Amino acid sequence: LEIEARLRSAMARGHLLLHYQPQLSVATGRIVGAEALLRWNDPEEGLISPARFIPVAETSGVIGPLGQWVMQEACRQGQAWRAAGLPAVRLAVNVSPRQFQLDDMAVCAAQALAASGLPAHCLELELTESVLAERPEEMRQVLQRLRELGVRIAVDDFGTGYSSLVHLKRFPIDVLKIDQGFMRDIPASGDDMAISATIIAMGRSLGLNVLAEGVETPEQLAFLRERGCDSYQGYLFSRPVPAEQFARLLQAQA
Ligand code: G
Ligand code: G
Ligand code: MN
Ligand code: NA
Repeated sequence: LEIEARLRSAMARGHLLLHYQPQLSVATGRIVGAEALLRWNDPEEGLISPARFIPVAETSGVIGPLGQWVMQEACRQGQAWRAAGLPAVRLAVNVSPRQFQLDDMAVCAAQALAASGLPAHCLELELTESVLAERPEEMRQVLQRLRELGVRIAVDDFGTGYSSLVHLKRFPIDVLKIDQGFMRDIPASGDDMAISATIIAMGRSLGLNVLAEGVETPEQLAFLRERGCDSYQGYLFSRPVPAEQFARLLQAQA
């Protein structure tokens, strides 16, 4: 079977699932969010990485229904945790450029929120810089409607894309996610420390939240604390984990 058809059938049979990576406050160490990361559990191949099938989904157009499913499932799970009395967390969902072209993200988000009952301020959409660069006027309008709904917007992989600082001024953005490539060689690399510190300082002066990705060591976390970074995610605290395991992490800090 061709991969596109397999992907559609995997969706229909419930072979797709989300893992969740905790996002923590640097200041308090508490879990403040969960990034939803898509997984394909194939009966024969086992877990297949999104790096392998998202590109196929994008070229084939399957990304439309797939992206809608991800948003609905993340909202459903977020609301289920709330209903179970667990501490409230924000759900961060990745949105690909192609998905943004195919569907109106404000409509998708409104539908997923209405269907699940999750409050809008608990949903965050992660976009890459390249999404913002394409058709900026249309993008600004969609982001404005998301903002009016109360949904938060994060720029993913910040600092690596085809980026322009003018985007930060033109678009209603709430969060900058410092790309994990900048964390990797901290504290060995003075350049990476300077770049990260600059992103944190810029985000703060623009009134944005800054989250560091790919935090793997206590030294990296100490650096972020010293620089006043708001939040972080990475293997230091946890890999992306299944929903049940994420619930146990939340429970442990209730
Ligand atoms: O979780 P992992 O490191 O395997 O993710 C690999 C890549 O797949 C990352 O770039 C991540 O942003 C992307 N990805 C994971 N889940 C989704 C999703 O639901 N939608 C889109 N568009 N990308 C995703
Ligand atoms: O493109 P995006 O930032 O959405 O991709 C997130 C990816 O980064 C996920 O595939 C996730 O598994 C991976 N990831 C999360 N934390 C770490 C980390 O601490 N180190 C490394 N190397 N990868 C990480
Ligand atoms: Mn992401
Ligand atoms: Na990222």
